[in-house]
Amino acid sequence: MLCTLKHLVEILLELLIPLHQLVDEHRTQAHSHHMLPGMAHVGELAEGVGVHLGAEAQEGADKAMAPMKLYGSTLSWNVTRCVAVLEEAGAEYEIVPLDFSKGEHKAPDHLARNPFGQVPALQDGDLFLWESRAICKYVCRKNKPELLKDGDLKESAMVDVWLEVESNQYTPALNPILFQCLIRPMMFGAPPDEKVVEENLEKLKKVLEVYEARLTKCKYLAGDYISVADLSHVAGTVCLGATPHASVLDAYPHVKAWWTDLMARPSSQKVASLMKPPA
Ligand SMILES: N[C@@H](CCC(=O)N[C@@H](CS)C(=O)NCC(=O)O)C(=O)O
Repeated sequence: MLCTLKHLVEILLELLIPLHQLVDEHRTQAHSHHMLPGMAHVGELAEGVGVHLGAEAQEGADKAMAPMKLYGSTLSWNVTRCVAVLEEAGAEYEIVPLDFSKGEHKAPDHLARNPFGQVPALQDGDLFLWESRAICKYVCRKNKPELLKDGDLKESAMVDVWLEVESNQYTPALNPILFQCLIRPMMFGAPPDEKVVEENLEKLKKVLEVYEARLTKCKYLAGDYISVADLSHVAGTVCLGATPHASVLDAYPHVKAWWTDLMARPSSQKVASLMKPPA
């Protein structure tokens, strides 16, 4: 029996990919931030069956087991966009904050992760990704593909449409409001430029009219199923709630119901708790 197990572990370590798959299967039920209960470190597993791992094999095995690293401050809604998806997908990850005031995002080791010197960046073993929505899609494919509806041509197309809408319609109207109402006072001690806020509130309302019409037809943006498109709105909309303009959603009952439903999810609650600025 020992011999058979030893052989099995050797084969797994040679192939590493099947090992990834084993880990991934477990990860779908994982609790975030922690190694899975009962999931042995590969070294321990090997020791248990009398296998000594070479340094290279051990390094490979460690990489396969290591949680993903998300680089960036959780005060950034581009970073917490990824947190919403990592949480929803039950992924193993840790957050590595970077200090903008020390220029850590422009330091060579971060430029190696994201050549544009921005956050977020995601590290998964030897893979480095940037652009928050690309990171979100990777995490879904790895840990919870149903959030992309990848197996269905039409449903996945609708997920893509609404992720693009978030990126190209919703967030461009929202960002200047968040910048004026939250970032400017916090970082520069200056009051919001109300003209910029008003202009962008008007843009946001036009976008919300389209959302209202869509959400009268289905429960979530892409259809009657939650997807990465909905989750991609969480971080920015949590921030909208911290501005004096949170009530802009009230004029759109279906949008409001969608948002209330989204905010009830543990993944959104996690984002909200991470984004609370220190008192
Ligand atoms: N399109 C990028 C935007 C990333 C971005 O703008 N990140 C900001 C923080 S929220 C940043 O790193 N700014 C610093 C800089 O541009 O130097 C994404 O979605 O990840």
